[in-house]
Amino acid sequence: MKPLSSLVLDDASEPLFFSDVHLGEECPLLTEPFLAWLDEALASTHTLFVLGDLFNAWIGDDLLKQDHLYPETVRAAKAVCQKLKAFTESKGAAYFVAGNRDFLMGQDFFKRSGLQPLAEECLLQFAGHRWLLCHGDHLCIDDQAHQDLREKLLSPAWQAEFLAKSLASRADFANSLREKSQAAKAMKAEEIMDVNAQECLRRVHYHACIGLIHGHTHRPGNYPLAEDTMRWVIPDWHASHSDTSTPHYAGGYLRLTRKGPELIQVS
Ligand SMILES: [Mn+2]
Repeated sequence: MKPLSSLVLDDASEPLFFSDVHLGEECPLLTEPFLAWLDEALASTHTLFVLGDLFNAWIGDDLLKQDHLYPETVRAAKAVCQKLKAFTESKGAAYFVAGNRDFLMGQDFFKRSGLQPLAEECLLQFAGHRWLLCHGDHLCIDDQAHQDLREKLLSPAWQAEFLAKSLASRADFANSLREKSQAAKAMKAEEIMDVNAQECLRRVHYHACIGLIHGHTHRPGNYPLAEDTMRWVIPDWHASHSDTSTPHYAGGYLRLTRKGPELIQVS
């Protein structure tokens, strides 16, 4: 399935966007509350956009054919696929923009989930306006180390070589990459890990859009880029143990209505 770089939705659709759930071994507490939310979300819309980092690490679709590596990721992925497949076969469409964690999601996953892949930057025409959709990490141009790594990991040659390795050695690589990334993050200034506002505006103007919708930065909110041009950041999801037996979790989503975007927090 070739990624789409533009989409037109009818005014009645009120699409729903989420991103940065980071499902998997690092936060198993989040899986159940997220799946419960997903049921509600799918009941409330006909058009769903996943703007990347649904999983904390996705090292290839062949993960789904085994259950000893990344068992929580696999369990969550199977449940997500089942829900999305039922949704896309009965009432709606679901789209996926790759994040910097799950860029190796492939044709098998798309087939199992009914998700349609979108290009790195996708233009959405809705209610008389054009929106630019993306995960967001390609706009963090002040973080040169991240951009260099990104260029390497997104190259078809690197991906073909990586996917030819055993799942176990891919898992080792992903673990060491995550450790390195966490160590590097601790050393970086906060602003460096955010999107570059001039770059955002440049991309929005280039595509003649009214605004930008993205995730990745874990800084939910709406930020003006220029007069009448807004950048909307979708909330990330996280969970932790609380004093009671029920884990505390928080996340959120964005709904695009005819009046414009709305950010909704859930917990
Ligand atoms: Mn990300």
